[in-house]
Amino acid sequence: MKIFYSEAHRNHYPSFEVFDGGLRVPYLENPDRMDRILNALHNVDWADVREPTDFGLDPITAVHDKEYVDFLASAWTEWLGTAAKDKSTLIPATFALRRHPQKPKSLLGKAGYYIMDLSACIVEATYQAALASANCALSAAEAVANGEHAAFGLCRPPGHHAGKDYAGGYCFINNAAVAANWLSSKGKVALLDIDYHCGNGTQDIFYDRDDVLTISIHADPDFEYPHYAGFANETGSGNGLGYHHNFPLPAKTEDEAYLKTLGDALELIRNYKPEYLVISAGMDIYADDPLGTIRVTTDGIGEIGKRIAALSLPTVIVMEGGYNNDALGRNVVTFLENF
Ligand code: SP5
Ligand code: ZN
Repeated sequence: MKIFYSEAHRNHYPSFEVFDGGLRVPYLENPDRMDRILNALHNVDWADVREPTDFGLDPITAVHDKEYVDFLASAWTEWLGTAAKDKSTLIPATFALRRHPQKPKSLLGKAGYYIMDLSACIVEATYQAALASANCALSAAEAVANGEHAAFGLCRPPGHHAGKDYAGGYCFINNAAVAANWLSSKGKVALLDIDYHCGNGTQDIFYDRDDVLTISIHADPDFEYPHYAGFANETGSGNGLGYHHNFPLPAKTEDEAYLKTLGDALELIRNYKPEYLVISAGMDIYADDPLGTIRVTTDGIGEIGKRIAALSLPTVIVMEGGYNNDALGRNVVTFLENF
């Protein structure tokens, strides 16, 4: 399997993030995650790890607002030019409520306008890391468009919380959405998000479109991040009505119940008859994930991969979350080996 990976993520390593209730903790979405996955991939004989191709900004601004991408590009330099006392990490101190906010010009104003939480921390390497991550997903999409049965974008930072004009949840550019949109010019696409968290950014990007079916299986936003999206009654709008599906799950969901829900999602995909499939592959559904409350085992993750692979669709797999670093390599390999 072709696997696209870039070292550009390595220095995107903010010194902290802010958890629920204001707890300042070490950044959980860390570079070690990639090393664990790469180590596991080096122990199998089917992994062909390559550098991504640079696709430029066009496929990115095809799904993200240009002004938002400009913000990502200049935020760090602007941050260094401010009078802030501690410049180790840029996080906003205010948030633009969705009540017709005016577009701000100041850096801190823009941070509040374009960032939805305190875990999409920006440091010097963030923008280049986010671009390289999108290129990994695009390169995997290109490989599949050129005839590979499946390819893997080993993306860091992840992407599925990033919407048209905002970053959040460790995500800056929505890698899976960029890849799915790029593929959509070649045929109908279905995007299935199995990360523990609702793919709110992906939902946002494709909400009014019928040429990309989007489905997310995740912890119920009634109790889990991202709190404001991911409910079952969100089914798309306009042309996209009926082309988005959320499957919110309760805490402590185990393999059997998860696989039953997956079956419902796969049935929707079969009925849609797409030419391509994109998977937002988060491993934070794993039973011992520090952010998760769902209890899918490594065997369960293997079974999920097997059932998705049984669709026999050309498939682009995109790395999202997964924070139990000790189990991450094993879980990713167990998922991928089905393809
Ligand atoms: C890509 C991805 O998986 N992003 C997840 C971002 C979640 N950030 C919110 C963290 C909420 C922390 N809750 C702490 C509970 C610890 N038991
Ligand atoms: Zn997640």
